[in-house]
Amino acid sequence: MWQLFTIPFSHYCEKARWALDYSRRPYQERGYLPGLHLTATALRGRGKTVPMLKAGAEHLTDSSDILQFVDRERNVDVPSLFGRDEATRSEVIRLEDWLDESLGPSTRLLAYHYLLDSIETLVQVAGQGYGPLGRLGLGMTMRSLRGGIRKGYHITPDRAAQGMERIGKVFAETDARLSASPFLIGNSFTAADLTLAALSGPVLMWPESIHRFDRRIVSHDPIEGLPDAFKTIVQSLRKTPTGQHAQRLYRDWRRASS
Ligand SMILES: N[C@@H](CCC(=O)N[C@@H](CS)C(=O)NCC(=O)O)C(=O)O
Repeated sequence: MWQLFTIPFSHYCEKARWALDYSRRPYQERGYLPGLHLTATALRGRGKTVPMLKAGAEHLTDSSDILQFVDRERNVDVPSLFGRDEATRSEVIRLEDWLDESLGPSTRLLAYHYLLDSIETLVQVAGQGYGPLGRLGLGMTMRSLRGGIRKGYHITPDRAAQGMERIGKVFAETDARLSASPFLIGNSFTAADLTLAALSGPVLMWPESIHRFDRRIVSHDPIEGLPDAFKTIVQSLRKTPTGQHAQRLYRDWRRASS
């Protein structure tokens, strides 16, 4: 069976997981604590980051490659995530790349900036993919790694402000697109929408996305425990057309993992 190696709360891993669930190809997720994921990736000579998909002899180590591979291998009755013609496909890939480069790093930077000082809250919003012991381990790991994470992702107040500005620019552009059509590209759900919703996760935290592991618990809104400054940001981003679109996508287009 295919295996998806993840840090369960990573938004790039959620992007790959969503595509796999959408394609209806069976797979097993192997979730790691941050740092320990290197035993599955770097120690096997497969780069440093997750998601990584092992599918037979194939090892795919980038979420965009995983989406394209999974799309080629999807069940016959599942519509493509890349549209029906070449022009749509190119546009989907262009938007997906742009979101990977601009939105993904900025949402991660902002969430870590506010949550690395509040590990208990971080574990509450990011710990869903682990069992009780895993959550305990996540708290300990994040406490010991937080200096390294700040350094590795260059997290400073200035860079957080720049990240916020970047998110604002991306949302302004996606808001404009969504005022003209129900999806980012025309009338169909594509990899561009999936990428937008998955990579906005750290700054939207819709209950529907956080509780994808247990869809019964959607009544509790994870932002209640956030530090006030971050909560205000999340609340205002949720109200934008892009924020609303992401929630709709999670409600209507996010098949649960089987
Ligand atoms: N371009 C990569 C980015 C993946 C990425 O940044 N993954 C992060 C988690 S969000 C990671 O594995 N970080 C751990 C590390 O760098 O050691 C993709 O799209 O898959």
